[in-house]
Amino acid sequence: MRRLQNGSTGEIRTAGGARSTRRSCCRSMTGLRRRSQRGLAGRRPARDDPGNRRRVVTVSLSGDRRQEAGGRSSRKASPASGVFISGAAAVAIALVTQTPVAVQEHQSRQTMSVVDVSSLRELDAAIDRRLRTGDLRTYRSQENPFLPGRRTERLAQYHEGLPVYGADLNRQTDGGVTTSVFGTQFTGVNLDTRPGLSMEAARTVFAELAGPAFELTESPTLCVLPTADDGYALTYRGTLSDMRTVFIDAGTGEVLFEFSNMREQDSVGLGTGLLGDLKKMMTDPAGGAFLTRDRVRPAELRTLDMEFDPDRFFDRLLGVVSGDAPTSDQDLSADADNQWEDGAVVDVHAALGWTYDYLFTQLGWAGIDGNNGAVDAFVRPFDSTALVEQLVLCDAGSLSGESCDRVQFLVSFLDNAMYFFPATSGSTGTMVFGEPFFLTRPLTALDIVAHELTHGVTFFTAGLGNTAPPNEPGAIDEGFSDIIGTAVEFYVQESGSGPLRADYLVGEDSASPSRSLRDPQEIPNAVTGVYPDHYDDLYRGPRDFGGVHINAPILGHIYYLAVEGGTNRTSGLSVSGVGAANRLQIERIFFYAWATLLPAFADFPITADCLFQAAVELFGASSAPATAIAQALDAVGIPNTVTCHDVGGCL
Ligand SMILES: [Ca+2]
Ligand SMILES: [Ca+2]
Ligand SMILES: [Ca+2]
Ligand SMILES: [Zn+2]
Repeated sequence: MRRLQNGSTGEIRTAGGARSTRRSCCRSMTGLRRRSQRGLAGRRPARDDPGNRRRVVTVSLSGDRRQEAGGRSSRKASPASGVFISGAAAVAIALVTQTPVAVQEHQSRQTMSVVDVSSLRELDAAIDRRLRTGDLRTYRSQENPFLPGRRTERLAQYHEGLPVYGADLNRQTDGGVTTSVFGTQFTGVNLDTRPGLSMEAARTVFAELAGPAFELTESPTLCVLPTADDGYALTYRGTLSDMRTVFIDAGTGEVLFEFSNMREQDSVGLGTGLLGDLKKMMTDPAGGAFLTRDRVRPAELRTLDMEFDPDRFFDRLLGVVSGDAPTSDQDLSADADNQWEDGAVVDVHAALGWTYDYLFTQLGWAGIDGNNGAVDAFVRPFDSTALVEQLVLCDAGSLSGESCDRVQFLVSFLDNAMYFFPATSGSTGTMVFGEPFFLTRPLTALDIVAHELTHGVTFFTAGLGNTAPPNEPGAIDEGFSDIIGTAVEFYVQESGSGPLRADYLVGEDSASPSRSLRDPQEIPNAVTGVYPDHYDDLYRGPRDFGGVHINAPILGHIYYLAVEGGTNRTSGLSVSGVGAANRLQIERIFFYAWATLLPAFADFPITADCLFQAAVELFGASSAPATAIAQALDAVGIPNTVTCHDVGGCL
């Protein structure tokens, strides 16, 4: 494996063990110690965006997160419950509930990157044994889209028939012979699996958590959750129609952990004005009009126009995400003469097509799910001014109940773009491009649309899950979306600066750039000052759902350095890039890692190993792309903290 100075001698260290002690002279993060952050769980960061320094008007956060006597969260569907206008830059304060969960920093969590032949033989036998006993179960098996004969088998860990959250192994085989295993697992799970709370009682708890406007979307399931005292808790896991997945203690009903099933763009800033560019629209003539449904490409790409009707949007979104009411022609945008005037409709529909083309022609991936499943994107969900007026009424108490729950949910879509994981099999998830309120235009730039669609690609490949802060899998997910968003921009546009030119900024054609892959520190944010460009500066706090956007540029900077070359500001280490003409080599390395190697709870160290292994398998260990990746990984300082490299003792 890469970087043999650590972990190559056969010792097993736990996740919280030895770490890199090198510290840069210009650390932007102080006073945050790894251990002190344990047990903090982030909440949905609907308004917890790291770039809000740029904003002159902001939404205050005053959601009630206090725990009731029974320990149950009384949190509303959305944390935003008030609006105020401020002449100066104001900082939204994230409200966090302490929850006793430790998905990533648990002392009994083992991480592994095993490619050594003799270790693999032993590991393989152990995996097969555990597959027979049901300790491991295969939940997905995919052909390697790049190298014929190779397969990727994704395995989940079980304890007495119950899934263990945060554990995920990825075994790759070549002609039936195992070539690598990457993943995470938990040892010493010893738990009475009989719940104190009946299924019916659990349903009641989830219904209460959902509130009147929302509901439990499927039956709760029992599962094992790693806890901050390095033990395990028996929990019910439930998914609510407000897109939250919540874990409650199966004995007390207390909320132990939750995350949102949405991935946001989280971009804020001042708008740059309408670009007014014309784009070709691939549309479908029907009933005397033209609809925003692309039937030229193998996957149906559907832009769903809610025409600023919030009730319609609310009902259709929940219907589509739950699988109860799939989209129909009535949801599509229609235009009588096929000359499209609405910028958001045009932007999104064209960008879906370009992203499809990039994924298919450059990476060999068919659509969002790899199988040409339909791709759905909502635009024009509501009138933002009217929505904010309603929010003010709710905040003042003039409006209350279910309608305010709806309003608070819908506010999440202001000035944002997001992707929702599919809640049912057969769905490919849903994108939403919200309306601007503080911004001057919706977030529909090409790199943003590609970013959101790529969250779906990640769902159907690596399937990165969520951890309590630091949420490294979430940051790696966001970072990959930034990378593919940028790659699509370079695929469609000429490189350069200014509107409609390809660059390494994120979202710059919709608003002030929210992140930079070229130089992460060039973009300020209200939480860490500037975005980190080095793993030593990884943000470990609760904001931004454990730093999913804050830490994303660490990954994006690897891509930039491996393509263009250059020097990491923090480490001072230089990288010889493959050159812009060869950018596709690096993009394929990333995608190959996602499609075939990366496990669902990968942290940065596992991801680093997967990226290097991807480079080796695609191009060879001494190739220029492999060298560029290795140098870029070193430049951003990802330490070798993987606990099992070349030992069979992992299982
Ligand atoms: Ca028209
Ligand atoms: Ca650009
Ligand atoms: Ca860009
Ligand atoms: Zn995102």
